[in-house]
Amino acid sequence: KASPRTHSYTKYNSWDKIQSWIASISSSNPNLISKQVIGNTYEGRPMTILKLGKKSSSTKPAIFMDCGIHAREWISPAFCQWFVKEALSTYGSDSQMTSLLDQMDVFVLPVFNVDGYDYTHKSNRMWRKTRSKKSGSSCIGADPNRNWNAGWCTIGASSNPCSDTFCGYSPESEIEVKNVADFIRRNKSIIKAYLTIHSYSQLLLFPYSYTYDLAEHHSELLKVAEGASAALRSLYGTRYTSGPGATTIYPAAGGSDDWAYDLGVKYSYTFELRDTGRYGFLLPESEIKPTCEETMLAVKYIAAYHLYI
Ligand code: ING
Ligand code: ZN
Repeated sequence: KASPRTHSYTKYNSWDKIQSWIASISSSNPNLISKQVIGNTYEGRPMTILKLGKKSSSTKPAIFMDCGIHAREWISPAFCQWFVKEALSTYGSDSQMTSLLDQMDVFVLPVFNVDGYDYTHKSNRMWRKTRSKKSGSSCIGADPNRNWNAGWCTIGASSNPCSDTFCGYSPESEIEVKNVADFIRRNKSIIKAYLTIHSYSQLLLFPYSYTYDLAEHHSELLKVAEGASAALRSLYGTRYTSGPGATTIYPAAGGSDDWAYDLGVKYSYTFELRDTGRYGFLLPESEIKPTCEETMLAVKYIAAYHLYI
Protein backbone atom coordinates (compact mmCIF):
# COMPACT_ATOMS: atom_id res chain seq x y z
CA LYS A 1 0.00 0.00 0.00
CA ALA A 2 1.24 3.46 -0.95
CA SER A 3 2.13 5.70 1.95
CA PRO A 4 2.65 9.45 1.58
CA ARG A 5 6.37 8.71 2.07
CA THR A 6 6.71 6.41 -0.92
CA HIS A 7 4.28 8.26 -3.21
CA SER A 8 6.00 9.92 -6.17
CA TYR A 9 5.15 13.58 -6.62
CA THR A 10 7.34 13.90 -9.70
CA LYS A 11 5.55 11.30 -11.82
CA TYR A 12 2.17 11.23 -13.54
CA ASN A 13 0.42 8.77 -11.24
CA SER A 14 -2.38 6.43 -12.32
CA TRP A 15 -5.81 6.82 -10.72
CA ASP A 16 -5.20 3.66 -8.67
CA LYS A 17 -2.04 5.19 -7.19
CA ILE A 18 -3.78 8.51 -6.54
CA GLN A 19 -6.68 6.73 -4.87
CA SER A 20 -4.44 4.90 -2.39
CA TRP A 21 -2.50 8.12 -1.83
CA ILE A 22 -5.77 9.92 -0.96
CA ALA A 23 -6.56 7.20 1.59
CA SER A 24 -3.14 7.24 3.23
CA ILE A 25 -2.48 10.98 3.23
CA SER A 26 -5.91 11.77 4.67
CA SER A 27 -5.22 9.59 7.71
CA SER A 28 -1.63 10.82 8.15
CA ASN A 29 -2.30 13.99 10.16
CA PRO A 30 -5.81 14.25 11.64
CA ASN A 31 -5.10 17.76 12.94
CA LEU A 32 -4.55 19.14 9.46
CA ILE A 33 -6.34 16.94 6.93
CA SER A 34 -9.58 15.06 6.49
CA LYS A 35 -11.46 13.57 3.57
CA GLN A 36 -15.02 13.57 2.34
CA VAL A 37 -16.60 11.68 -0.56
CA ILE A 38 -18.93 14.02 -2.47
CA GLY A 39 -20.38 11.39 -4.78
CA ASN A 40 -19.36 8.97 -7.49
CA THR A 41 -18.40 9.45 -11.11
CA TYR A 42 -20.46 8.13 -14.04
CA GLU A 43 -18.49 4.86 -13.95
CA GLY A 44 -18.80 4.64 -10.17
CA ARG A 45 -15.44 5.86 -8.92
CA PRO A 46 -15.49 7.95 -5.72
CA MET A 47 -14.88 11.71 -5.88
CA THR A 48 -12.99 12.58 -2.71
CA ILE A 49 -12.29 16.07 -1.41
CA LEU A 50 -9.36 16.61 0.92
CA LYS A 51 -9.88 19.35 3.50
CA LEU A 52 -6.67 21.00 4.67
CA GLY A 53 -6.57 23.36 7.62
CA LYS A 54 -5.90 23.56 11.34
CA LYS A 55 -8.89 22.33 13.34
CA SER A 56 -10.71 25.30 14.77
CA SER A 57 -13.75 25.88 16.95
CA SER A 58 -14.85 28.91 14.95
CA THR A 59 -16.06 28.90 11.35
CA LYS A 60 -13.18 29.49 8.96
CA PRO A 61 -13.28 30.92 5.45
CA ALA A 62 -12.26 28.45 2.75
CA ILE A 63 -10.78 28.07 -0.70
CA PHE A 64 -11.91 25.42 -3.16
CA MET A 65 -9.42 24.04 -5.70
CA ASP A 66 -9.99 21.32 -8.28
CA CYS A 67 -7.58 19.60 -10.62
CA GLY A 68 -8.14 17.33 -13.59
CA ILE A 69 -11.43 18.63 -15.00
CA HIS A 70 -9.96 17.66 -18.37
CA ALA A 71 -8.59 14.14 -18.57
CA ARG A 72 -5.46 14.72 -20.65
CA GLU A 73 -4.12 17.69 -18.67
CA TRP A 74 -1.94 15.48 -16.48
CA ILE A 75 0.11 18.26 -14.90
CA SER A 76 -3.06 19.43 -13.16
CA PRO A 77 -3.69 16.43 -10.82
CA ALA A 78 0.10 16.34 -10.27
CA PHE A 79 -0.18 19.91 -8.94
CA CYS A 80 -3.03 19.09 -6.54
CA GLN A 81 -1.00 16.19 -5.12
CA TRP A 82 2.00 18.48 -4.78
CA PHE A 83 -0.08 21.17 -3.06
CA VAL A 84 -1.42 18.76 -0.44
CA LYS A 85 2.03 17.33 0.29
CA GLU A 86 3.57 20.80 0.48
CA ALA A 87 0.81 22.15 2.74
CA LEU A 88 1.29 19.30 5.23
CA SER A 89 5.09 19.33 5.14
CA THR A 90 5.55 23.11 5.41
CA TYR A 91 2.88 23.81 8.03
CA GLY A 92 4.80 24.94 11.10
CA SER A 93 7.97 25.91 9.20
CA ASP A 94 6.73 28.16 6.36
CA SER A 95 5.12 31.16 8.03
CA GLN A 96 2.78 31.92 5.12
CA MET A 97 1.49 28.34 4.87
CA THR A 98 1.11 28.20 8.66
CA SER A 99 -1.05 31.35 8.78
CA LEU A 100 -3.03 30.19 5.76
CA LEU A 101 -3.95 26.86 7.32
CA ASP A 102 -4.52 28.47 10.73
CA GLN A 103 -6.95 30.99 9.29
CA MET A 104 -8.64 29.13 6.45
CA ASP A 105 -9.48 25.71 5.11
CA VAL A 106 -8.52 24.56 1.63
CA PHE A 107 -10.77 22.03 -0.10
CA VAL A 108 -8.80 20.11 -2.72
CA LEU A 109 -10.36 17.82 -5.32
CA PRO A 110 -7.24 16.09 -6.73
CA VAL A 111 -8.98 14.57 -9.77
CA PHE A 112 -12.34 15.92 -10.95
CA ASN A 113 -12.82 13.83 -14.09
CA VAL A 114 -11.67 10.49 -12.67
CA ASP A 115 -13.20 8.31 -15.41
CA GLY A 116 -11.58 10.38 -18.14
CA TYR A 117 -8.24 10.47 -16.34
CA ASP A 118 -8.21 6.68 -16.01
CA TYR A 119 -9.13 6.41 -19.71
CA THR A 120 -6.14 8.56 -20.71
CA HIS A 121 -3.86 6.14 -18.87
CA LYS A 122 -5.40 2.99 -20.33
CA SER A 123 -6.79 3.76 -23.80
CA ASN A 124 -6.50 7.26 -25.27
CA ARG A 125 -3.91 9.70 -23.92
CA MET A 126 -5.62 12.70 -25.59
CA TRP A 127 -9.13 12.19 -24.16
CA ARG A 128 -10.61 15.40 -22.67
CA LYS A 129 -14.25 14.77 -21.71
CA THR A 130 -16.14 12.67 -19.17
CA ARG A 131 -17.08 9.07 -20.08
CA SER A 132 -20.87 9.29 -19.83
CA LYS A 133 -23.13 7.50 -22.31
CA LYS A 134 -26.60 8.28 -23.57
CA SER A 135 -28.84 6.23 -25.80
CA GLY A 136 -29.26 7.84 -29.19
CA SER A 137 -25.59 8.73 -29.59
CA SER A 138 -22.61 6.48 -30.08
CA CYS A 139 -20.30 9.28 -28.95
CA ILE A 140 -19.13 9.30 -25.36
CA GLY A 141 -18.75 12.07 -22.80
CA ALA A 142 -19.35 15.79 -22.43
CA ASP A 143 -16.88 18.58 -21.74
CA PRO A 144 -16.97 19.12 -17.97
CA ASN A 145 -15.85 22.71 -18.52
CA ARG A 146 -18.81 23.49 -20.80
CA ASN A 147 -21.46 21.84 -18.62
CA TRP A 148 -21.91 24.47 -15.87
CA ASN A 149 -24.91 26.70 -15.69
CA ALA A 150 -23.18 29.90 -16.85
CA GLY A 151 -24.42 31.06 -20.27
CA TRP A 152 -24.64 27.34 -20.94
CA CYS A 153 -23.93 26.32 -24.55
CA THR A 154 -24.35 29.84 -25.97
CA ILE A 155 -20.79 30.38 -27.25
CA GLY A 156 -17.57 28.39 -27.69
CA ALA A 157 -19.29 25.10 -26.97
CA SER A 158 -20.89 22.45 -29.14
CA SER A 159 -24.27 20.76 -28.99
CA ASN A 160 -22.83 17.84 -30.99
CA PRO A 161 -22.21 14.88 -28.63
CA CYS A 162 -19.22 13.87 -30.76
CA SER A 163 -17.41 17.19 -30.26
CA ASP A 164 -14.63 17.58 -27.70
CA THR A 165 -16.42 20.68 -26.41
CA PHE A 166 -19.89 19.09 -26.21
CA CYS A 167 -21.81 21.07 -23.56
CA GLY A 168 -23.87 18.06 -22.45
CA TYR A 169 -27.62 17.49 -22.65
CA SER A 170 -28.38 20.10 -19.96
CA PRO A 171 -26.42 22.13 -17.37
CA GLU A 172 -24.95 19.74 -14.76
CA SER A 173 -25.95 16.72 -16.86
CA GLU A 174 -22.52 15.33 -15.99
CA ILE A 175 -22.69 13.77 -12.52
CA GLU A 176 -19.14 14.95 -11.74
CA VAL A 177 -20.17 18.57 -12.39
CA LYS A 178 -23.35 18.14 -10.33
CA ASN A 179 -21.41 16.65 -7.40
CA VAL A 180 -18.97 19.55 -7.30
CA ALA A 181 -21.65 22.22 -7.92
CA ASP A 182 -23.71 20.77 -5.05
CA PHE A 183 -20.68 20.84 -2.75
CA ILE A 184 -19.89 24.47 -3.60
CA ARG A 185 -23.56 25.49 -3.21
CA ARG A 186 -23.68 23.79 0.23
CA ASN A 187 -20.50 25.61 1.31
CA LYS A 188 -21.19 28.87 -0.49
CA SER A 189 -21.12 30.98 2.68
CA ILE A 190 -17.52 30.03 3.53
CA ILE A 191 -15.92 29.64 0.07
CA LYS A 192 -14.06 32.87 -0.76
CA ALA A 193 -12.00 31.66 -3.70
CA TYR A 194 -12.45 29.05 -6.44
CA LEU A 195 -9.36 27.83 -8.26
CA THR A 196 -9.46 25.37 -11.14
CA ILE A 197 -6.27 23.99 -12.61
CA HIS A 198 -5.92 23.24 -16.33
CA SER A 199 -3.11 23.11 -18.87
CA TYR A 200 -1.60 24.36 -21.07
CA SER A 201 -0.79 27.97 -22.16
CA GLN A 202 0.57 29.72 -19.03
CA LEU A 203 -2.48 31.86 -18.39
CA LEU A 204 -4.27 33.07 -15.31
CA LEU A 205 -7.88 33.57 -16.38
CA PHE A 206 -10.85 35.00 -14.57
CA PRO A 207 -14.50 35.73 -15.50
CA TYR A 208 -15.97 36.11 -17.91
CA SER A 209 -15.53 33.53 -20.63
CA TYR A 210 -19.21 33.28 -21.61
CA THR A 211 -19.49 36.99 -22.41
CA TYR A 212 -17.23 39.87 -23.40
CA ASP A 213 -18.77 41.93 -20.58
CA LEU A 214 -16.29 42.74 -17.83
CA ALA A 215 -16.94 41.24 -14.42
CA GLU A 216 -18.14 43.59 -11.69
CA HIS A 217 -14.84 43.09 -9.84
CA HIS A 218 -12.69 43.16 -12.99
CA SER A 219 -9.97 45.53 -11.74
CA GLU A 220 -9.50 43.70 -8.46
CA LEU A 221 -9.46 40.30 -10.19
CA LEU A 222 -6.84 41.60 -12.63
CA LYS A 223 -4.74 43.11 -9.85
CA VAL A 224 -4.73 39.83 -7.87
CA ALA A 225 -3.97 37.83 -11.04
CA GLU A 226 -1.02 40.09 -11.84
CA GLY A 227 0.29 39.77 -8.29
CA ALA A 228 -0.03 35.99 -8.46
CA SER A 229 1.69 35.86 -11.87
CA ALA A 230 4.56 38.01 -10.59
CA ALA A 231 4.99 35.67 -7.61
CA LEU A 232 5.01 32.67 -9.97
CA ARG A 233 7.54 34.27 -12.29
CA SER A 234 9.91 35.16 -9.44
CA LEU A 235 11.08 31.53 -9.14
CA TYR A 236 12.12 30.48 -12.67
CA GLY A 237 11.06 33.40 -14.86
CA THR A 238 8.01 31.62 -16.28
CA ARG A 239 5.75 34.18 -17.94
CA TYR A 240 1.99 34.10 -17.48
CA THR A 241 -0.65 36.29 -19.13
CA SER A 242 -3.66 37.38 -17.02
CA GLY A 243 -7.10 38.44 -18.13
CA PRO A 244 -10.74 37.55 -18.66
CA GLY A 245 -11.20 34.20 -20.41
CA ALA A 246 -13.19 35.54 -23.37
CA THR A 247 -10.45 37.87 -24.59
CA THR A 248 -7.36 36.12 -23.19
CA ILE A 249 -7.96 32.58 -24.52
CA TYR A 250 -11.32 32.33 -26.31
CA PRO A 251 -15.02 32.84 -25.56
CA ALA A 252 -16.47 29.68 -24.01
CA ALA A 253 -19.70 29.25 -22.07
CA GLY A 254 -20.43 26.75 -19.31
CA GLY A 255 -17.07 27.03 -17.53
CA SER A 256 -16.68 26.41 -13.82
CA ASP A 257 -14.99 29.72 -12.95
CA ASP A 258 -17.80 31.79 -14.48
CA TRP A 259 -20.37 29.65 -12.64
CA ALA A 260 -18.60 30.00 -9.29
CA TYR A 261 -18.23 33.76 -9.79
CA ASP A 262 -21.91 34.26 -10.62
CA LEU A 263 -22.78 32.20 -7.53
CA GLY A 264 -20.89 34.77 -5.46
CA VAL A 265 -17.36 33.38 -5.16
CA LYS A 266 -15.46 36.54 -6.01
CA TYR A 267 -11.90 35.24 -6.43
CA SER A 268 -12.59 32.77 -9.18
CA TYR A 269 -9.62 31.77 -11.35
CA THR A 270 -8.66 29.25 -14.04
CA PHE A 271 -4.96 28.41 -14.22
CA GLU A 272 -3.52 27.16 -17.48
CA LEU A 273 -0.18 25.70 -16.38
CA ARG A 274 2.96 25.02 -18.46
CA ASP A 275 3.92 25.00 -21.20
CA THR A 276 3.07 27.24 -24.19
CA GLY A 277 2.91 24.41 -26.73
CA ARG A 278 6.31 22.78 -27.12
CA TYR A 279 5.06 19.66 -25.32
CA GLY A 280 1.52 20.81 -24.57
CA PHE A 281 -0.47 18.14 -22.71
CA LEU A 282 2.57 15.83 -22.94
CA LEU A 283 4.65 17.95 -20.55
CA PRO A 284 7.69 15.83 -19.53
CA GLU A 285 7.81 14.51 -15.97
CA SER A 286 11.03 16.48 -15.45
CA GLU A 287 8.90 19.65 -15.53
CA ILE A 288 6.48 18.52 -12.78
CA LYS A 289 8.64 19.78 -9.90
CA PRO A 290 9.45 23.26 -11.27
CA THR A 291 5.87 23.73 -12.50
CA CYS A 292 4.43 22.80 -9.12
CA GLU A 293 6.94 24.88 -7.17
CA GLU A 294 6.20 28.06 -9.15
CA THR A 295 2.43 27.45 -9.14
CA MET A 296 2.50 27.10 -5.32
CA LEU A 297 3.62 30.73 -5.12
CA ALA A 298 0.68 31.94 -7.20
CA VAL A 299 -1.87 29.85 -5.30
CA LYS A 300 -0.51 30.99 -1.94
CA TYR A 301 -0.63 34.60 -3.16
CA ILE A 302 -4.33 34.34 -4.03
CA ALA A 303 -5.09 32.45 -0.81
CA ALA A 304 -3.31 35.07 1.29
CA TYR A 305 -4.89 38.00 -0.54
CA HIS A 306 -8.29 38.02 1.06
CA LEU A 307 -6.79 37.49 4.51
CA TYR A 308 -4.28 40.33 4.01
CA ILE A 309 -1.37 38.23 5.26
N1 ING B 1 -8.86 25.61 -21.34
C1 ING B 1 -10.15 26.03 -20.86
C2 ING B 1 -11.26 25.26 -21.60
O1 ING B 1 -12.10 24.71 -20.92
C3 ING B 1 -11.54 28.02 -20.29
C4 ING B 1 -10.35 27.51 -21.01
C5 ING B 1 -11.42 28.57 -19.05
C6 ING B 1 -12.80 27.95 -20.88
C7 ING B 1 -12.53 29.03 -18.36
C8 ING B 1 -13.94 28.41 -20.20
C9 ING B 1 -13.79 28.95 -18.95
O2 ING B 1 -11.27 25.23 -22.83
C10 ING B 1 -8.43 24.32 -21.32
N2 ING B 1 -7.12 24.09 -21.63
O3 ING B 1 -9.13 23.42 -20.99
ZN1 ZN C 1 -8.68 22.07 -19.51
